[in-house]
Amino acid sequence: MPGGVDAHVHPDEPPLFGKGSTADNYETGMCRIQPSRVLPQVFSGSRSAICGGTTTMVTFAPQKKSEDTLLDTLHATHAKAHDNCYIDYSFHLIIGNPSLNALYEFKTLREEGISSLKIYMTYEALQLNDRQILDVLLEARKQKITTMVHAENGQVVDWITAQLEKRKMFAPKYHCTSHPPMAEIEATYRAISLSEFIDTPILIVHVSTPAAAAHIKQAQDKGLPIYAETCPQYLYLTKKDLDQPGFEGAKCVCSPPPRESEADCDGIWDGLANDTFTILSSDHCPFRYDDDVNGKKTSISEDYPVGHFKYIPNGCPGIETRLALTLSAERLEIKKFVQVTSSNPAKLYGLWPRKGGLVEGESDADINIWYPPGKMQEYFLNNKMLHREVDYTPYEGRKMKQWPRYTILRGQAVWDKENGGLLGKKGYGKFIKRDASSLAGRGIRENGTYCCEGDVYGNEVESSLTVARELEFITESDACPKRASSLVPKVIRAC
Ligand code: DUC
Ligand code: ZN
Ligand code: ZN
Repeated sequence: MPGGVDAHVHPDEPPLFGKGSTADNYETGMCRIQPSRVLPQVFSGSRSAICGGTTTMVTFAPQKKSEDTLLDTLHATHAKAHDNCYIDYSFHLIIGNPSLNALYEFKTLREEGISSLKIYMTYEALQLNDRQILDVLLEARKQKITTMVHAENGQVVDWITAQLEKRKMFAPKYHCTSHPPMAEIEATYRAISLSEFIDTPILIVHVSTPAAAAHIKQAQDKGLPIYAETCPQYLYLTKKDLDQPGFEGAKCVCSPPPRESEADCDGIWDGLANDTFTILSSDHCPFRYDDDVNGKKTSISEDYPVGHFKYIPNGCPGIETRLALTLSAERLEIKKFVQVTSSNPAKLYGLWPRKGGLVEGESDADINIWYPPGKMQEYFLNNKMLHREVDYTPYEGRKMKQWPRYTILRGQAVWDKENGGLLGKKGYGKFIKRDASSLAGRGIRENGTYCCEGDVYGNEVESSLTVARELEFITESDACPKRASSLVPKVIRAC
C-alpha cells in the first residue's frame, strides 16, 4: 500500500489549547520544552510517524493573535523542521489574526507551496468571529486555498465551563460536559453555511459527533464542497475514558472530546464507510502526562488537586498508531483504508500523485508492506513499543492484529520491523511544496451560474450566488474551469 499521509499533526507547538506545549518535536534532539529535565535523544514526532508507516505529514505553523504576519510564522516553522525530519512534510498555516496584512500574504503562501489554512471557532487564543471567518474564506477562495475549520462554538463552551466552576466540578470528565455535541453541531452547520455563502470549499476537522456528520452529509448531498476528517480517538474512545479515578482521565482530554457511548463511535465508523469522511488523520497533539511544566499535569495546583479540566492541555498522541489501529479493527475495506489514510489526504492537500499513490512514473516510492491478514501474531499495544516523547498512549492494552512489516520512503527502506526497526535517518525527510488543493470547489460558468445548477442546488444556493456576484468576487477566472480536482463532489463529476 502507499505510505500513510497524516494531514493533522501538532509537533512542537506553544500553548494554544489550554496550558502546556506539545512534546514531540520535529527532530530527535533534546525536548526543547523541558529545560529542567533532559530527555534522551531518541524520540520525535517524525521518527514516531515512520515507525508506524506514515511517510508524509502535514503539521501546523501557528500564527498567534498578537502577530500580523504569516510569513514569519511559516519561516520559523521551516527552521524547526529543516534537517530534522525522518519523513516528508508540509505545513498548514493556523490563522490566529486575519489582519489585512495576513490576508494579503495568502498569495505568497501559495507561491511558497502552502495551499491550506486552519481556523478555529473556539479557544480564546485562536477563536475567530464570523466576520473574520468570512474574510479568510473569501481570500482563500481567491487563492484556491483550502480552509480547515475547528468547528466548536467557543462561547457555548465558555458558558458551560463557568456553570461547572460555580458548582466546583473540576475533574477531567467535565471536559466532556463543557464541550457538548450541540457546540460542535451548531458550529459545523454555521461553518457549512459560511462556506456555502462564499462558495468555497472547507474541510471540517476532527468530527466527533454523528449528528455533525449528518449535517456534513446533507451538504455533500446538495453538491456543496464540504469535506470532513475524523480521527482514531472518535472511533475508539468514549466519555468513560475520561471518567477515571484521580487525574487519569486527563490522558484522553482532547477537543472535541470523545463522546457518550460506543453508538457514537459506530456512527463515526459509518461515516467512514459512506464517504462522509474524506480523511482519517491522527490529530497527534502530544502532551506528556506526568509533566507539570508543559504537560497534562500543569492543570494540577493547590487549588485544584485533581486538576481543573479547563486547564488540561487538549490533545492526544496518535501519529504512530493511526494506521495499525485502524487496520487491526478490520472494519474498513482495504481500498477505503488506503483512501482515507493516504490517497485522499494527498489529493485534498495538493500532494497527489506524488504522495498517497503508487502511480508509475509519478508517485514517489513511498510504500508500506503489511503482514498478510492473519499472519501477524496478535499482541497488546503498549506505550513502550512506541518511538516518541510522550509517556502514554490512550490505546494502552488494545488488542492489535497489524503493524507495518516494512516502510519505504522515496525508494529507501526506513522501517524493518523484524530487522532493526528504524532504518531511516534524521534529515532525509524533505519539505514538499504543495499545489492548489484538489478541493478547488464547484465549477462556475462565466455568467456566474453553477455548471451543475438545478434541482440539486435549489434556490438557497442561487441566492448566495447573487450576493457573491454583487460583491464581485466571482471573476472570469472562476468560469467553469473543469477544475483539476480528482475529488470533486459527486454531482460535479456527472456534468
Ligand atoms: N484542535 C486540534 O486540532 N488539535 C488539538 C487541539 C484542538 O482543539
Ligand atoms: Zn482543532
Ligand atoms: Zn489538531
